[in-house]
Amino acid sequence: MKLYIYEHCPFCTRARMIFGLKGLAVDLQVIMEGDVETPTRLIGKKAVPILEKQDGTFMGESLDIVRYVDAIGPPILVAPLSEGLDAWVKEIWPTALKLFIPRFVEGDFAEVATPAAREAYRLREEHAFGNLDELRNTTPTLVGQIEPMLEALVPLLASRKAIGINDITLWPLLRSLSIVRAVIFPEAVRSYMEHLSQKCGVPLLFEQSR
Ligand SMILES: N[C@@H](CCC(=O)N[C@@H](CS)C(=O)NCC(=O)O)C(=O)O
Repeated sequence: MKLYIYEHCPFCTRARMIFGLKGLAVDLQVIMEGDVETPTRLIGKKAVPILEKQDGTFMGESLDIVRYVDAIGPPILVAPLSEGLDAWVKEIWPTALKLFIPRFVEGDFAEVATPAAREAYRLREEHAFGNLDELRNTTPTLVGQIEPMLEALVPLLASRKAIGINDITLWPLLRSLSIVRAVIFPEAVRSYMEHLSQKCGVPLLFEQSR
């Protein structure tokens, strides 16, 4: 199977995770930012991730892809849904976005490897978030807001024994935040991040934090 992604994209990370966690091979294909033609041809709109299945058909929507792949052989997403974790992800998401988006735009990702692609990405995010330099300047305030939220995650993680759909929505968000150098993760959160990175084979972004 082939998975069309942006390397930075947390929704694409969800789909990458399930292949890694299940030990299933997948051919990763990066779509360049600004390439409207490829995704539109495959699923009728400009959005990733896109899965090309073995029968040659295409599927969009990260969680649909995750459920489809998990159903190949014995499912591994067996942990019961944690409403606490679900609510935590929804609460932190808007603040986290404001921190990682301005850094993604400057990031070292294959989809922005050309000046034209990087500019297309910058314009896309500026359209959604306004001036990105101004957003970056709010980092200290945003970090002050997000660190207590990360502390509140520690007890929610403590009781986790099996992997479930919560990990598929939570871990990509934490991975995205790992590009923000100013964010200090509680030890238990950092160890959860490293552990799942190893298990699913998707790298964190600490090495290019900025
Ligand atoms: N609901 C979709 C959301 C996917 C999504 O928003 N992907 C972003 C990339 S991070 C995208 O493709 N945006 C459109 C674009 O590139 O213009 C899913 O879960 O797969």
